[in-house]
Amino acid sequence: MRNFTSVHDIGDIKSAIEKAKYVKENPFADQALGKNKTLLMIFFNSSLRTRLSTQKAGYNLGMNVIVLDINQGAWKLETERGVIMDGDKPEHILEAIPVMGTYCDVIGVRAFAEFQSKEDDYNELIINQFIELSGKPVFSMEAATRHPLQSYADLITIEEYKKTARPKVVLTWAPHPRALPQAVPNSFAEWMNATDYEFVITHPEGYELDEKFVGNAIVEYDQKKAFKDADFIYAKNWAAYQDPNYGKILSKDRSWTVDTEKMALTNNAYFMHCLPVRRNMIVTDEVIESKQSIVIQEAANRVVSAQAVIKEILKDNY
Ligand code: AN0
Ligand code: CP
Repeated sequence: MRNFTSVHDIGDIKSAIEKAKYVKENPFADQALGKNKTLLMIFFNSSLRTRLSTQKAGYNLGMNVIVLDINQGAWKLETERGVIMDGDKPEHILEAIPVMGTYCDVIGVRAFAEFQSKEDDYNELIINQFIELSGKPVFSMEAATRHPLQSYADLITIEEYKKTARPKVVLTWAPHPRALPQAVPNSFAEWMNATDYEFVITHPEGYELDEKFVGNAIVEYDQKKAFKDADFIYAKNWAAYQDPNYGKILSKDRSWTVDTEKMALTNNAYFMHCLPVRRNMIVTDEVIESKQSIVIQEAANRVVSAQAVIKEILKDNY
């Protein structure tokens, strides 16, 4: 594997699960791989889990780790080519990326959808420039359309908790006060479609995701129907994808909040969310604090997914 931006880069899903299991059981077995190798993590957006878990994964692999927050201490970067740079951005990404590449062996990038242009977001303008210009292997720490390290951790978590070979997994939209990208639901859908689970997506009308990600999933507009007999409930907010509402909030309807009454319709389902989560918007206190909530275990598995990915990159490129 050279770069990691989606499920398509990881190869066979069963062997990805086996590789993650090995990493989880033997966290320090591959320190020779990372010795004298530098991991550079570039953040265009805030993070708690990705920042800490990916850094820890690097250390577990024996790597040196550098973290840079663009927007906090670095020069503001221009990303559009051809502009006259007479504004507030002193440096262009076309110089900054090759420079960053000279300081490291592997680069992780977080660059959310900006909702300025659907085309730019869905063409993954930022992370693709890192792939083209850095000269180093690049992995996504949530790009404009996908969050594959999260989805890989979600898959590992479902594998650990599932009670049947083919669990019913439900991705549900839930309300949120600010417009959020589709990266997490897109990516989760893509990874679930790579398994043989029963996979259902539920959301209000107008929140249809790009069909490329929906794939073979069943889309059910009635949330309560969708929850029936579910083994896992995966909640997430996202802003509208479809034109002309791309990036807009169409509903803040709290009847979509995941609560105890709805969880009672499920097959004693586990509750999942990538975090950060807004309590009593996305999910009630009662559900997230219940013993069926596995959000902390899910977040812990972010070290495992990051380590499994960086290990493959090191093995295949150095
Ligand atoms: C981000 C999102 O929804 O994509 C990151 C989630 C991992 N969430 C927020 O900005 C609150
Ligand atoms: N789930 C996740 O990626 O969290 P952070 O935004 O805190 O990194």
